[in-house]
Amino acid sequence: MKLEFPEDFLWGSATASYQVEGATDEGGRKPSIWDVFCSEENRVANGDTGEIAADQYHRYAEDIVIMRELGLQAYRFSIAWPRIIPEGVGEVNEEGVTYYRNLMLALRKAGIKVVATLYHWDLPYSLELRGGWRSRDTVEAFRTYARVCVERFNDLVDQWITINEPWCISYLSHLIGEHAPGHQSLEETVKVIHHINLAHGMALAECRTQEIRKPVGISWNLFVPRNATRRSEDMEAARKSLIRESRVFTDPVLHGTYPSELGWQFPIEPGDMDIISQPMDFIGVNYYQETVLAADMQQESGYRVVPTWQPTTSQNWAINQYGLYRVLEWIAKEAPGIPLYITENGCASDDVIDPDGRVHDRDRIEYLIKHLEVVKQAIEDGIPLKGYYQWSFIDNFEWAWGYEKRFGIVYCDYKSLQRIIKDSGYFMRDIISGFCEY
Ligand code: IFM
Repeated sequence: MKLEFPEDFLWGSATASYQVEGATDEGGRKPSIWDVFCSEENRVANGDTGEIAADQYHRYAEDIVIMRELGLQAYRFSIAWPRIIPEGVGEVNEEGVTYYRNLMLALRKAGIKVVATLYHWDLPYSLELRGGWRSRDTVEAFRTYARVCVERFNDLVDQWITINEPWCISYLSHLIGEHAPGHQSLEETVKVIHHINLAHGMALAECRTQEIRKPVGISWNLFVPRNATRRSEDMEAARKSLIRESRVFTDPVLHGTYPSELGWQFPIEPGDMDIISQPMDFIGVNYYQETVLAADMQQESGYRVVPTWQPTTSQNWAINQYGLYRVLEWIAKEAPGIPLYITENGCASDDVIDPDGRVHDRDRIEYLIKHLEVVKQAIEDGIPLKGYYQWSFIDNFEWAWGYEKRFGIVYCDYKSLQRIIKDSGYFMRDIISGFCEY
């Protein structure tokens, strides 16, 4: 088999600031909600923290050499708000600005496109003390932070991504409680959903103020769930979940309204929906696993996730590449004509360094092949897919899972911080160069 893609298809890899940078108390950075969450008991596996992570703050030059070796055309990373405005509001930290300008300059010099995410979860802790994303003040603070980023970096950025995975910032962090700040309240979640949607719109408006406009989008982790059986209640469960967990983000941004059947009181103020629904240049889709649902009236949501027969990754995430196709097909219909990028896709596996000094991560390659076959099919079927970012460039701090789960195509030895390109890295190199036979 040969996996071939259009010449102008963009190939990249992605990371996020707290997951790779380390240097949490260097360069004028102040704590984020994740620094504090990690210090609390039983929040993160093994008490791991992002203090050192993959140390990219000090080693980005070395990483860019590897990116070049693999032929990566774009690097998607996030800017840490606590490095730019350490207290969330107020003074701009010039050292932080310099750090990201240097990173961007080095990427450009290497011929790698700069794809910057404004928010990938590291909220300055001082804002959390004032209500975090539950408070509208944080949205205003985000608007100012976005303005600073756009003013300081727009000349070096190729694409902006406003927010990464609103679902995680709201549901996972404020309802399920698995991510910082670890709350479990539906009332809070409803507020956070609206504030995050609004923050996206405000950041987008800031990007539009520049004379040279760089493309702007958002990265959504959308769920287009499968019903466990054909019983009408299970079909209804899947429909409900689509509304509650995907449409609640996509409807306001794409159509300017919230799904009415939720019956939730979002803290909407006059003008909000216009800000949220300004046209975007592209949509980012993050996809890892599919969810299969059955009706369950014991749950507040009315449904629950049920086991599947699919093979799973080392995180027990069900591998079904057709789930990715369903997501792409659904969002392409919802947003006709808007270019799509897969801004994250990849898997955790139990990688080890073999006696030959290499990492033979065959299971990751198989995962990637399956998903790239679907990407190819989607393009052939006319879905306007323009690029693919594999998650992740390098092993990193996997949030509540700490360092137990490795997602990289580059192995990071967390003791020596040595990098080793995994077999999946060479696989991606061959895909990108247009020569991948298997
Ligand atoms: O590591 C995360 C990333 O930060 C956001 N998307 C999912 C990845 C894997 O869990």
